[in-house]
Amino acid sequence: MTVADVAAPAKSEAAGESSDEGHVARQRLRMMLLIRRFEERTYQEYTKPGQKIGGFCHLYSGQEAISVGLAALFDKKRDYLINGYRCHGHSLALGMDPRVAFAELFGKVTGCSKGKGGSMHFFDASVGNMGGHGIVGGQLPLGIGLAFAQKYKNTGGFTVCLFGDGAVNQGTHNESLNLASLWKLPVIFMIENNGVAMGTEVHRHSAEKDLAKRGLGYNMPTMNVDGNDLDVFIQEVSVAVERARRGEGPTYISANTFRFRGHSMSDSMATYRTKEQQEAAKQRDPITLYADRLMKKGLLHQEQYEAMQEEVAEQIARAAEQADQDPHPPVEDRFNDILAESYPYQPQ
Ligand SMILES: Cc1ncc(C[n+]2csc(CCOP(=O)(O)OP(=O)(O)O)c2C)c(N)n1
Ligand SMILES: [Mg+2]
Repeated sequence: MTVADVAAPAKSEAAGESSDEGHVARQRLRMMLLIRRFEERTYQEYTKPGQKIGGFCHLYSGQEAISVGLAALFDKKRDYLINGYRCHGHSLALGMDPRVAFAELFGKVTGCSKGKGGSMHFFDASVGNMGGHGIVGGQLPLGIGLAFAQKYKNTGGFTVCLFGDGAVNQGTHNESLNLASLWKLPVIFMIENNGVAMGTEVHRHSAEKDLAKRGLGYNMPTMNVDGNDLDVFIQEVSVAVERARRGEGPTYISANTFRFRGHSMSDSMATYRTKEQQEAAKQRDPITLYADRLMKKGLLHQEQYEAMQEEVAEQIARAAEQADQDPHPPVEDRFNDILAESYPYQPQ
C-alpha cells in the first residue's frame, strides 16, 4: 500500500469527506502515522532478543511533518532529495514500500540497497531520492552537484539538501552555500533543526544561535519555519521551491523541530533533554497537531482516525513480517554494488 491509499471514511455524511482537500490531508496524516509506526517497530526489532538490525540506526520520530511536507512539494520526475543518515522518514514519504525499507534494515536482498546499505543508506534514485549519507555534512557538496546538473540541463527541478544542526560548522557547509549562491543553483538548504547534535545543544557549538542566519553571509534568502506544523511548513517552504524553479537560486531554511528518541540506538536522550523540554515537545507532536486540526475543520472523524491508525499498524506489522521472510543477499554478491557501474559520458 502506498501514500495514495487512505482509510475509508467511516461516516459518509462528514463535512469535506469527498473534497480533495480532505482526501489529500488524510493521506498526509496517514503518511506521518506510517513513519511513526515504522520507527516504533524498528526500535523494537533493534532492541528485542534476536535483534534483526545491525549497525547504526537513527530514528526520525517527531520530525515527520518535514518529510511529509517536502514530499507534498516534490516532483519525483525532476526534483532531488539528499539527506544525512536519519533517512527512513523521507524515503517512506517519497513512496518507498515499508517492506522494502524493513528488508534494508534486516540486511535482505529485497531492500532498497539490496540489504547492503542498512539504516543510513536508504536510496531510490527512480523517484529522486538520492539517499542517506553517513558523513555529517558530506551530502552538501553532493547536493549542489545534483542542483548543478538540474541547472545545466534546464530541467526546472530543484534539490532539497537536508542536514542537521550539527552540520553547520562543517567546512563542506561553507563551500556548498557559497558555490550554490554564486552559481544560482536551484537548491534548498534545509537544517532539520532538532536542537541537538548527538547530545550537544546548538548554543554550545554555534556563536549565533539563530541558525537560519547562517545563509545571510552567502547572499541568499533565509527563513525559520515551524517544522512541526505541516500546513505552515508546506506554505512557507513553497516560496523557496518556486524561487528555485524560477532559476533565482538557493534558499536557506531552518526547519525547527524535536526528535522524540535518542540520537541513535545507544542513547536514551534522558541525560541531555530535560523533562520540561520533552513535555513541551509532546504538546507539539506534529501528528497530534495535524489530526486535531483536521478534526476541527471537519475533515476527519475520531472513528476514521482510529481506523486509520489500526490500518497503518497492520500494514507495518505485515511489512516487517514479509521482509523477515526474504532472503539475505548471496555471498557471491558481496563485492557487487559497492560502486556505481561506470558508463560512457554522453553530453546532451
Ligand atoms: C564528519 C563526521 N563527524 C562526526 C560524525 C559522528 N556523528 C554522527 S551524527 C553526529 C551528530 C550530528 O547531529 P545533527 O547534524 O544535529 O543531526 P541529527 O542527528 O540531530 O539529525 C555526529 C557528530 C560523523 N558521522 N561525521
Ligand atoms: Mg540535530
